[in-house]
Amino acid sequence: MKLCVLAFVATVVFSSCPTSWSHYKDKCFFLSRDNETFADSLKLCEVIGRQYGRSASLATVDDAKTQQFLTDLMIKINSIGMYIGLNDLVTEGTFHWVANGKQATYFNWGPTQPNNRGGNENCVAMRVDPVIGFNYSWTDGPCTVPTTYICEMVWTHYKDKCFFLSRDNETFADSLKLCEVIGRQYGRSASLATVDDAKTQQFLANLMIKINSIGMYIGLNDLVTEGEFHWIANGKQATYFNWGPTQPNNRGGNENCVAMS
Ligand SMILES: [Ca+2]
Ligand SMILES: [Ca+2]
Ligand SMILES: [Ca+2]
Repeated sequence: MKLCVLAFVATVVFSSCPTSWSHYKDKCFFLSRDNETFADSLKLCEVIGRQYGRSASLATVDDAKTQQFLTDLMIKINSIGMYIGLNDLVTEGTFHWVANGKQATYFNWGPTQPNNRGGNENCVAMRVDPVIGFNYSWTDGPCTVPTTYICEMVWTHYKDKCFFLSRDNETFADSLKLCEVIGRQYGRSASLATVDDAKTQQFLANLMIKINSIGMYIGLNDLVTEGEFHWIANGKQATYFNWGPTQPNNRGGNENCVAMS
């Protein structure tokens, strides 16, 4: 069994972004050098995020300040166009953000956009072409045109969470992967659960009792350095523990994943 955590309210605690990512508010942004279709761009953002044990997506640009931040980033990198996480693939003319599933209310369209030319323009890019009036403004275009893309990754510590206790049994690695997949179904970032205080421990113990669970993986491991336990969801070294008798004992030199039982 595994325990996923679905985080949905961000607090303002954060550490600095990984190398080659730029920090703005509670997110880190990464502008690609490669050109990809819209679908592949989204997939690659997710893959890149997973390398940091986090959920990443194509960027959400939902206010003028974020637009300005990304404009500055494009100028710095000399980019002339990049996919953002906006599309009207589901309903023509209704644009949604891929990272949170929300309908867009802020736009920065270029001249005559969106025009859905040929009835086939459903993916949005920021574009530079001063001759025809595009100054880091938006255009809808065909989703199959390879373009650079901008990823965003939430880089905060979450306080309020939803928990989901699985009925299936999986390895630790598969449990983590499945939590991520389940979260994505809700357009959110999910991971194996962090249990960093006695109250969360008590809440989860009650949940196990209710569901008659006798053991479940939580998001704690010492896979990187033996004896040093880190939480997967935020990368932090653990300070709160609720070890059972004689644990952790690293039996056989091969015990690196933590479960409640
Ligand atoms: Ca369209
Ligand atoms: Ca267009
Ligand atoms: Ca160990």
